[in-house]
Amino acid sequence: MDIQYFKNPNMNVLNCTHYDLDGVGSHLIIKTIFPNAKYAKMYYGKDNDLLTFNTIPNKEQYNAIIFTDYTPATFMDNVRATGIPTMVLDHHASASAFNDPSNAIIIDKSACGARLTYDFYQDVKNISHLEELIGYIDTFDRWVRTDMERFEHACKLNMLFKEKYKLNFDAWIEAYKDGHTNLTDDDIAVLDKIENEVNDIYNNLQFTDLPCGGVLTRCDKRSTEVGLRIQDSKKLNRLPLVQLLWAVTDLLAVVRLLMKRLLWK
Ligand SMILES: [Mn+2]
Repeated sequence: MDIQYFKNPNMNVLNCTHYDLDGVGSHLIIKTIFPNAKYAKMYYGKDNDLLTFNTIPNKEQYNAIIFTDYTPATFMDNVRATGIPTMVLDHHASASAFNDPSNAIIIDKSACGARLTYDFYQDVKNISHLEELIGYIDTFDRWVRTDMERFEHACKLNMLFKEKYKLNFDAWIEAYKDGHTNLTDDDIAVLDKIENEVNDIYNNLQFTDLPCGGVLTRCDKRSTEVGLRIQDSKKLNRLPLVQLLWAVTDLLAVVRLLMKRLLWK
């Protein structure tokens, strides 16, 4: 399969893409190249991706299926059985074994899915207005923390996708098709509200010292942001090892704690 086939902008494209910011960023590129492209959201770790794929109506209308930021590792045969030319642009380490450029399956860990999609299509149409935005998505998705100011801005863009656009692909793409990366007044208001919420949770955390030198705490909401706050806090840096556990139930916390302690022995 000549991979150049997938650069024909007149094709009718089905884009199966990861459900997160990187996945929607990938779809923004696809949608810019193929304005009539349809998408299906793929969720790693859940069994329903094959079901989602199988229930996409009228697949025979498509000239190409393009997977972005996602590899149909468990149902590649089902995809091939459609007979529709298929390309994969992904960077997940778990999919490395599938890398097969001669069959249009590109697994490249050096860039996020949206960046791989951008790089692949940048010679088809001028999409340079999206480059900066895709760069921030790459910073967030690959957790590049060399420039903290940049990383924090990338986190804000991710937070807006989740909280302001509620993971809605169409709404996010409509808002970001111009490639802007600055924050609007409304964005700032949304982010301020969340920061206040995280501050409240963080300031009320209960820490229990663990014999291993870490701490145990519990957080049922905004655990990612609270976890980052704990990692960055000077208060806990003096501990030799910070072990953060969050749990829906106390029982789960205890089970995880026991597992960690067993693994350390
Ligand atoms: Mn990704």
